[in-house]
Amino acid sequence: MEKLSPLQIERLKYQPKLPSSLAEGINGLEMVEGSATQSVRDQEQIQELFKNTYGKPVVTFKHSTMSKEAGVRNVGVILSGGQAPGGHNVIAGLYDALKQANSANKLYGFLGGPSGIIDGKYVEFDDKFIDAYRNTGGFDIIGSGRTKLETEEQFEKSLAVCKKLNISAVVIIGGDDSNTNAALLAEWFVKHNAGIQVIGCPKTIDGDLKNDQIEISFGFDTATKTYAELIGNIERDANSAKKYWHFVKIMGRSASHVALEAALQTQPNITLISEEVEEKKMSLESIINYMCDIIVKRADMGKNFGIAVIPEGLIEFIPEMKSMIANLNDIMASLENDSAFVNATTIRDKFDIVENRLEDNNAKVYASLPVLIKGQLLADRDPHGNVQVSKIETEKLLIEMISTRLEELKSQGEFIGKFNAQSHFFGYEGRCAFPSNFDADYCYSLGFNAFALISFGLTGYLSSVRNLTAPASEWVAGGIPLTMMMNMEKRHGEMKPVIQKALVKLDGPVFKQLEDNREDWAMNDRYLFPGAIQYFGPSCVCDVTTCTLQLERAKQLVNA
Ligand code: FBP
Repeated sequence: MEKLSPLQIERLKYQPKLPSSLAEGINGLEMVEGSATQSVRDQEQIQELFKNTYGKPVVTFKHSTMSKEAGVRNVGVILSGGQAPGGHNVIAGLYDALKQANSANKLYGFLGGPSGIIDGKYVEFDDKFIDAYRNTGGFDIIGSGRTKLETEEQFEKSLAVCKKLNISAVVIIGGDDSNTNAALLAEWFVKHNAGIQVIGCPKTIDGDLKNDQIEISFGFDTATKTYAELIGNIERDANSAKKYWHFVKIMGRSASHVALEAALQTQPNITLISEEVEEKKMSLESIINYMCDIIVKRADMGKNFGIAVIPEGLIEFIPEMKSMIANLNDIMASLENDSAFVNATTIRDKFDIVENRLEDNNAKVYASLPVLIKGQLLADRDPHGNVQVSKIETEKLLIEMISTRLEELKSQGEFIGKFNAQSHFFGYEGRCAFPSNFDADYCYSLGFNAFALISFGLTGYLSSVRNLTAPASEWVAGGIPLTMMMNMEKRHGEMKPVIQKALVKLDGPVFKQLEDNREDWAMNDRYLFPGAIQYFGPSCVCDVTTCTLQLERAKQLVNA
């Protein structure tokens, strides 16, 4: 038998909490419909592209005294995109609801992400299978992938696989791009009278799949707590040795929610927020000057150490970089089959080809970067056409540029200290942690609720569980039409319908919290040490949600 750690054994026994409407039983639900909805932008284009699924109402569930007979259904589930703690519990919740509705129901898991449904690679779940994964981190139950579901051929193959397995509903657990796939698939199935529903679940550690209806994506809670633990440990180390500046880049792709949350939990000396950099049109030089100013002032106080938190997507928000990367993305799409580029013998030859094609101002910016970063910017785009920011070592770029600037200041007698830097990148460390109690409950509820949406015949909906700062019994379960969150954006050089990403709002309460405190945190060491996620013990330690969720919900409640 497989050996399990003591925590694994104990977590397998944890019974996640459900909203009371769902806890009363899957066959005793009533659906309440709101009014018709619109997409967040580009309404005409989105309506044209989603003729069959556009404009549906937001729905919520409440307990009904009338219990209904449930027919037999087979459902397929896909884990899509990057790992996020709690994915296994979404599947467990879906499985439990499906079996509770009718024990003859079957749940199939498609292997390796969306490609599983196209290639017909799947497993059928049973109790033993599911029980081994309850409340565990990771997506290893069926694996994940980033295949973009968008072509007629992929849709036709998916339909054939579903027909073969008699599947009448598919649940896609993913982020904004994966749920865009879900919306496209839902529309295609309706258009072709396939009789297959598609339901999405809001997953991503990045926390950027949220809006007025979705309070937070799952995984954000656990991942940010994991990074905060690590940053807190580094703060203590820095404060003990007093000899290093630690530059910590934190995952989160474009949005800075993860870096911002980790900063509120740990109070480091410097926190960069990409959205602010863009809004204030801060050049790379001005960012370096801002950081050097703090380093120099701390050195004047005899503090040659500190912690700087850097969001993963920073580079894309620095205006001159953003323009260059957008230009570069289009060029990279056109160079995919260019034999001179593909067969270039040295990386420098590739740099030359790219520089010759970039517009003049962008070519200058590209040419000014260190070789390491130039090469990383040429790495393959992800299947959605995005630069893979996790592969660009912005933290090292900043260290290099800051060192150079401090040398200059030293030679002018304006820097009297020492600068020894350590770089870190926290990302993968947090994506497969055991889900916190919050994520364990939230994910289980999202999965259970996904089956409720299926049982009411809905398609093109995102599973939604709201009122998340209240006890789980008071959470509100329901569904949001995926088209409601969509707009048109440029991908791979073409305008495409996509779910709008939520970036950090600079006028929001979360950023404000940082803004109000960062000068103090820069000079006076107000480090906080959150420690490891606790699963057992006092509720004030085990069940607290993130600062982000608490601050945003408090504001929503005041405005309600
Ligand atoms: P999702 O948007 O798919 O949830 O991915 C989140 C993420 O962890 C980002 O924070 C990060 O930039 C990216 O995945 C890394 O991707 P990969 O796992 O392919 O290296």
